[in-house]
Amino acid sequence: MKQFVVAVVGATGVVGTEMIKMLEELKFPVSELIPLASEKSAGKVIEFNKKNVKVKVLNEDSFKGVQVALFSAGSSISETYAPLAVKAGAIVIDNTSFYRMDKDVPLVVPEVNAADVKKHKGIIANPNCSTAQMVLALKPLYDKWGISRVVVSTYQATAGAGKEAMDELALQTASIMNGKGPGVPRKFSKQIAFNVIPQIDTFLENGFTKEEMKMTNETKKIFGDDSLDVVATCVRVPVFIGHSESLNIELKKPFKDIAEIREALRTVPNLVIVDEPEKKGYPTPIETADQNDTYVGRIRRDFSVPSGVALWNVSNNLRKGAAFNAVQIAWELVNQKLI
Ligand code: NAP
Ligand code: 12T
Repeated sequence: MKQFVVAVVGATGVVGTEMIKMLEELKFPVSELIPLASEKSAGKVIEFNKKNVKVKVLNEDSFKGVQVALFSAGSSISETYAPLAVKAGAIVIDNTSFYRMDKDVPLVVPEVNAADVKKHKGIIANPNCSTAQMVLALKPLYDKWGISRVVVSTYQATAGAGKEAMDELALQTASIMNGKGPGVPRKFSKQIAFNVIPQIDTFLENGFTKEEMKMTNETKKIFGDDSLDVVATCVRVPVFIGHSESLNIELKKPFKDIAEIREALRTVPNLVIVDEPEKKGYPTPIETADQNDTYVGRIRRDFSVPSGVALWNVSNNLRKGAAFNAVQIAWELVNQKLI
């Protein structure tokens, strides 16, 4: 089998670390791995397929001979370096928000729109973590009944905001427990330990946050349907890894019973139903540690509208929300013979 030179930009971050793990776990055919980061991490050693690989400093010449470049070092790095990687002949799979809504860049969740990968002009975007796990559950309902509207509230882990954000939750918790108080918040707008914060990313003129509008706009793009409306409230909770979502989905056509909805959800790859509430059968973020699958539970009829479904959706935001989806896209390039 053909093998590829793969660069990971942001290799030492929480997402980049998972990307390298995913390349290994999903057996992506890598002939050479090039981990890239800032000066701070130069020379750091990473283990990949039982070999030690040294982290290199990202620069303009980093992409010579690279065929696939996975980016996860923030929007401004992608803005500057993704075009350079493409110029050097690489296909970029970008995990930042920078190119997601660009009309020349496909935005892909393989279980939903794998065919869009072939429209790429060098860059393919990975959706926002909250969007990715949600669209997995929407897909079979959209196909069978149509969806007119989704109301979603998220409960997002600190890992979504990077390593320093996770450290803030840990250190603040310890400091409070040791009677020293929370200290001054740095990565978050307010205390995150023992609290919840109804703000992720910055506020827009319409009163929503950027994170909330990403869920609206990215979902329309992934389904290729501007009439599919999502209205979101995104909330940060004191969880390290794993985002949860409460979804209220309004279907266009009536469904018979919840068994029919369950049957449809069961057809989605990498989506698992855990729904025996009486026996503690519902997913929680802790249980998504090291999992690539997304979980749904608490599936019930939303009696407040004519054809509504309410459900609970949980996923490891570093996997389906980032690294797993990115390496799935890389595999699509191979399987669709685009590389
Ligand atoms: P993180 O843990 O803070 O890691 C940041 C990574 O970027 C580190 O490897 C860091 O290298 C590298 N980096 C920072 N500045 C750099 C520079 N000037 N040159 C080269 N490398 C640089 O953050 P993370 O959570 O992994 O997230 C990284 C990005 O991924 C975010 O900014 C976001 O855009 C995106 N993201 C997307 C999703 C999603 O929803 N799909 C989820 C989470 C994150 P050093 O260790 O050397 O500093
Ligand atoms: N602000 O990739 O803070 O659009 O949890 C992902 C996660 C942006 C993104 C977060 C964010 C993104 C967060």
